[in-house]
Amino acid sequence: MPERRPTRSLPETLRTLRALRTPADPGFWRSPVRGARFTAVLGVVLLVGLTLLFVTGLLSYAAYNPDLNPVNDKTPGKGWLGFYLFSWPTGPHWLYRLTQGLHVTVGIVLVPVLLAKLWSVIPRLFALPPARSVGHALERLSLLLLIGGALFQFVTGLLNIQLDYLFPGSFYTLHFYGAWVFLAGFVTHTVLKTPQAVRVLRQGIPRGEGGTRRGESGTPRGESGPPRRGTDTLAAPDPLPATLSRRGALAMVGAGSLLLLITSAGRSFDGPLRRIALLTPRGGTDPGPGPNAFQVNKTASAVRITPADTGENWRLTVRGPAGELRFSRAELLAMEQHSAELPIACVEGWSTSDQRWRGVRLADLAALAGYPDRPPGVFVESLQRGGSFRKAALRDNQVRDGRSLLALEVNGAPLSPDHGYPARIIVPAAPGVLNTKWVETLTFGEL
Ligand SMILES: Nc1nc2c(c(=O)[nH]1)N[C@H]1C(S)=C(S)[C@@H](COP(=O)(O)O)O[C@H]1N2
Ligand SMILES: [Mo]
Repeated sequence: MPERRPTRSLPETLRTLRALRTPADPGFWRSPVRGARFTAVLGVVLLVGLTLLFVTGLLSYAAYNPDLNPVNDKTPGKGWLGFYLFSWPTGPHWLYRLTQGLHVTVGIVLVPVLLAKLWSVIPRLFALPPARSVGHALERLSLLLLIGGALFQFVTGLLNIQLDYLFPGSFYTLHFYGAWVFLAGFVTHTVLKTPQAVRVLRQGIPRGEGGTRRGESGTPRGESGPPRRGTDTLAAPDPLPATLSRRGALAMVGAGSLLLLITSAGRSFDGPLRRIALLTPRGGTDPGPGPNAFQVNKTASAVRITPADTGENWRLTVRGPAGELRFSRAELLAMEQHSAELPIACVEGWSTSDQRWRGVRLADLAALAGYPDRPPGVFVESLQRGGSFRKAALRDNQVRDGRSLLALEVNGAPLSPDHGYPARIIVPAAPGVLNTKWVETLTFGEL
């Protein structure tokens, strides 16, 4: 006869279940690296890094001139959250290349730090009861905004630079509001936690972190000296033997960040650095050889622009108080030509070095349209029929800058079809998305 299993009583089963640890249980986490000090170091790095991300992010939004026209942003100005918007300057000409390169690169590099920080506090996030007091409830709520906001910002940002078709038109909206939700949690959390982080980093003793936990009942309290697990509720209550020091663990996080830096920062530079920027999806479009051999965003064929659209029959339409004027490419080339050394800098963080553009000044075209003195802004439309980024509004300060061109040539050759032949906009310091390719119509003054 087969042996019968002993049956368990219900209380016994419940006891067994309770002994099983879940990730919400501090005892589940057994790394000796865990503790207030590890968390505080990562917290300070994030305090600096996320502040930089937030500031460069808001600058990036301002750079679109979103308050000009719904084609730049669907909720122009974003209501009172757009209180800080200003006319984005045209100098220094590498301004957006710098702010957006920093925004994207710092965002990528902070991923390991963010993950390590979450790992270091994870059972705390599930602590019960959810709130012990009003203050504690506010702290928990701010954590929800902070962690939810940060994860949302990182995920939407990373998805947008890898797969820009995922949020057609809605990315700025999502990422902008997400930033303010994140900020609400970030400021509250920083105000609440900075004194503690400073204390922990100075003395190594997390005071005010009282309460004893499992396995520490024998620890004498009230002693000074080196940090003890007894008062550090972030430390593992039941740690395994060390295989890595805390410094070693921090160095590993740093090495992860460094690896990401090496494989992504190159998106803002030419030459060998761009070749090792393995995480840059834009490296995929081969711009070919010659004067037009710099990064291409969307190719002409990708947006279904045919040689017939851009051939002999193409005309530029210029509208303004002087009426509607039409120019062939030959007529534009016969006008006074100007040069400007300017980069292309995309919201996705990649940029090119300065290219030598040549064409007609937007201010000169404004004069022909009926604004001989102080040109106003201009509404630009591409001959591209479908998809985003085929229209843009430029502000008066951008039209007035002598380096703002309707470019016909680059680096001494006609624009290639992929860089916007027969004519494209190029404006100093502006995000790439405002540098409309395959331009068909310029309407001055009516935004
Ligand atoms: N008509 C049109 N113009 C456009 C775009 C587009 O999709 N369609 N993309 C813009 C974006 S997002 C960028 S970053 C630049 C890239 O220019 P490039 O491909 O010449 O480097 O073109 C801008 N001009
Ligand atoms: Mo772009």
